[in-house]
Amino acid sequence: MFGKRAGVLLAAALLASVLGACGDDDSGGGGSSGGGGRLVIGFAQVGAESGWRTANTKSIQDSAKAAGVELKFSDAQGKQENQIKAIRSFITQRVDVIAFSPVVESGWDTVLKEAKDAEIPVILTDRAIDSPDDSLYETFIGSDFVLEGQKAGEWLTQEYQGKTDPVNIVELQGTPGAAPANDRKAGFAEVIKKDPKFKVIASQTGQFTRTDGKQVMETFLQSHDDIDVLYAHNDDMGLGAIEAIEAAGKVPGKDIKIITVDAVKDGMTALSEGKINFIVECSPLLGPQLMDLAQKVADGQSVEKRVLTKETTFTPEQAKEVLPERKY
Ligand code: GZL
Repeated sequence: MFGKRAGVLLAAALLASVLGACGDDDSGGGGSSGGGGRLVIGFAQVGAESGWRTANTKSIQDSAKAAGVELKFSDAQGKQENQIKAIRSFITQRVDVIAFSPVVESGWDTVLKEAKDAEIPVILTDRAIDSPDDSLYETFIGSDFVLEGQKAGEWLTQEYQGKTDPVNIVELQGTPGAAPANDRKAGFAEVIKKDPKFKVIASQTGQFTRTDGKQVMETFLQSHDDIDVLYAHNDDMGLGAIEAIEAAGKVPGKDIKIITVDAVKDGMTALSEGKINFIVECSPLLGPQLMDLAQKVADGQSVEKRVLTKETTFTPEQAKEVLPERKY
């Protein structure tokens, strides 16, 4: 029934479809669309410096699994050069979308221009970059860190309402150059400068880690015997500082009031025990929204340039109520 000509046409059609499929991997635009057309995301994570970061990684990995996304994940151990290397590797592998949490705000233009030239869309998660060229990324999903610092300052203003004695504050800053460190410091300073009784007598990085938070707090305690308040840019540094405060024979939450940011489980536990007085929440659960945004971006849909994460604040009483159902 089939003439010779039909057989040749059929073979040609089969060959074309096979070559066409291979050609997708090398096409200029878009990515490799992993096995069976699955979305392929290359994610360059900051590291594993805090409870927040661990929860953030889990949210992204669990959400990728649930969404059937092929996730190529790299941990930069806190080094920008490792994140840049990872992004270049994702470009070589021709992933569909690159997402990352910039460990610091600056130094990204060159590598993001390479991603743009390769026509691979980029999504910023968690932390922003300070590049003036916002065509280098499709969207930024994360918190408003200045607002978080302002919320911390507003609580302190309320706490010392009507008091006139000087209030000596020490500050544990996050990673130098990181958006949350810069902005939480700026937001807090903007609020407390309205009242001259507030004085930051020492401010130093604790690198967002418990270990460094404890060590720096020890030096603060050695050089100042009149500390009234600690403002730590994340729970982990606050928890390390609590160890130093207790070792110095002082009562955290009473002798030294403590404000932190994040609201991870260990921080909320210390809050419920009164060792921390106030926590500003910063949600690490960015995974589901990231997967949704990445699919839209890969499909060429336009997405909003800025996706703000919803978050609140907690007092000790509120921590006791919500702790049982906290996911992280
Ligand atoms: C905030 C995030 C910060 C957390 C820290 O979005 O980048 O980095 O506050 C984490 O706990 O290390």
